[in-house]
Amino acid sequence: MRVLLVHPSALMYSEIYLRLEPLGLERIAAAIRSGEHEVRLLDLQIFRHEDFRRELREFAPDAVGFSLNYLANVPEVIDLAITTKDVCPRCFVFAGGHSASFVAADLLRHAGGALDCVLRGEAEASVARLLAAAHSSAVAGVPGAVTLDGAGPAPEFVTTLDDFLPARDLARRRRKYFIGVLDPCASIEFSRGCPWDCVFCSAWTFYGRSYRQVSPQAAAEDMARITEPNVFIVDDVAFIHPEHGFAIGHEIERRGIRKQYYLETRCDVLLRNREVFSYWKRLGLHYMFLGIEALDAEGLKTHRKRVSPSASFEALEVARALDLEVAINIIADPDWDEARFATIREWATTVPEIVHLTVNTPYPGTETWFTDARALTSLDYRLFDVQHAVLPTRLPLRRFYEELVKTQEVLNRKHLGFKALRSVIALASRLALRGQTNFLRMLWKFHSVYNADRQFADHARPVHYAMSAPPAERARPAPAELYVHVPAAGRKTSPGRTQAAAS
Ligand code: B12
Ligand code: SF4
Repeated sequence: MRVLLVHPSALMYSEIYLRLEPLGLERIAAAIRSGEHEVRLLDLQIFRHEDFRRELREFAPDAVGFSLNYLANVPEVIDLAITTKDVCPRCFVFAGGHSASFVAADLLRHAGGALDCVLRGEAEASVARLLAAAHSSAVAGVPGAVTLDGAGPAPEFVTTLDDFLPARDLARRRRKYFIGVLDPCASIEFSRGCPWDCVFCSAWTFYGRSYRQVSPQAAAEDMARITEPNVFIVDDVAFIHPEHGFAIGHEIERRGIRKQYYLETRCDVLLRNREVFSYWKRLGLHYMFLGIEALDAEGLKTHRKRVSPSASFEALEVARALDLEVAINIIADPDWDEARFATIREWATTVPEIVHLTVNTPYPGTETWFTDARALTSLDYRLFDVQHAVLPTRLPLRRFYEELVKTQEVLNRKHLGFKALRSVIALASRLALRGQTNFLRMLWKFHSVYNADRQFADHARPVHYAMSAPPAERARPAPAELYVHVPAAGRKTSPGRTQAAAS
């Protein structure tokens, strides 16, 4: 079978700072390639829709699979599925990924037959079975499969994360992947899942609050295959278990691998396991993202972050002492007024960290989807990108965007303004001389992307596909009702490690 795997376009807002390889699709490609299939991968973060149409005509795939981690990409993927059936009517069209798993029935409804199946959950264990069953009634028996006829058995975990190391060779024009100054940059996964349960997040609901690890040997082998000098470690919370971080580091050292790293973790994990972060600093860790989310105890409690403000500030001190470049995220609530934005601006300009603002957005698959008592103001998937307000704003909507953009501008100027630019210009020039211009382009893009008029106008676009509203009755569901993967109680989810609950 000829199989084409497709990643949708980048959302403009993230493209400013980064563009990352489609690791999920590369792992699926590895699982498919272990059979008889010929696989190609097309990343529309880099290529255009006309390249996709050309690929359909020239490669003439028997199956096309779309990655849908992000809700905001839903309309694009539905339209691409329809195009696929127009150009290749006999093609088997399927989709999967985080968001697809939470809104599978809606996707099939929107596509009106153009999408044959949504495969929920992680796909390494089931994708080859799905392709073997394509076009037959056996599709209904594949774990995780949902069709217009209903849902099949529950999704299954892959036996071990050590299998199916990403087929990185399939990602074309890899030099386009970068994050900030880490240009070019590859991605790697050391662990999967998160044992915490923040109310706004779907990382834990997708994996049923399980946490599994790649073995240190497989992680080092995967790292050894990476040709880029920089690596984004995509784990939701890096180095929850310090011994795992040390073991991977030792394997990497043993193989003489030297890279620069970016990772994301929690403040309490950094505080508890500072030695492993210090060790990774020696290995090349340069940048770290800390999900602080709120500066006050009440806000942290609302998000069920299970961290105190003092721990967050202490973690920043630790990161500074380690001389790491730190980016942090704060969640802006649509209920914020001018004073609240001003407080954040004031605080953010006094700290050395890069501060990002995202807008509080209830996503299908999160607890707030069921509990936030405020009615959604839009069911347009494209607005669910954490840069738009889909809950009622206290300020008039336009005013809210003005405050948001003004705050983002202040935060941005701190790092990308002319004064700050002087210190990065030498680096940007060095990269440009090597033909790497992603970082340089990023420096100039801000105003074309963050723009209050544009963000406000996005709400007036015609909506061709509207998602189903959350249930009218607002109640906290039992955690297992939120799960895509429901791990058996006490089941071993990685060698020698049972799934951990962190509360
Ligand atoms: C790395 C990452 C990013 C990268 C993007 C990398 C990329 N090009 O895909 C960056 C930093 C750009 C990013 C940005 C954002 N992200 Co993000 N991101 C992640 C993260 C941490 C890891 C993704 C990853 O690579 N995982 C490892 C690979 C192996 O797994 P995977 O991609 O999930 O693939 C598996 C399955 O999903 C499935 N699958 C995937 N694709 C397909 C396709 C088919 C056909 C099939 C059958 C199956 C399938 O099988 C794969 C193998 O098991 C996830 C959280 C997580 N733990 O997964 C959040 C996550 C996906 N992001 C999220 C969000 C909200 C965002 C943002 C909107 C905001 C933000 N937090 O910054 C932006 C906007 C994204 C955009 N499109 O511009 C949410 C998604 C919520 C939602 N339902 O839409 C997640 C789940 C995090 C969360 N806290 O809830 N993100
Ligand atoms: S700790 Fe991070 S990944 Fe885990 S549930 Fe909270 S926000 Fe999501």
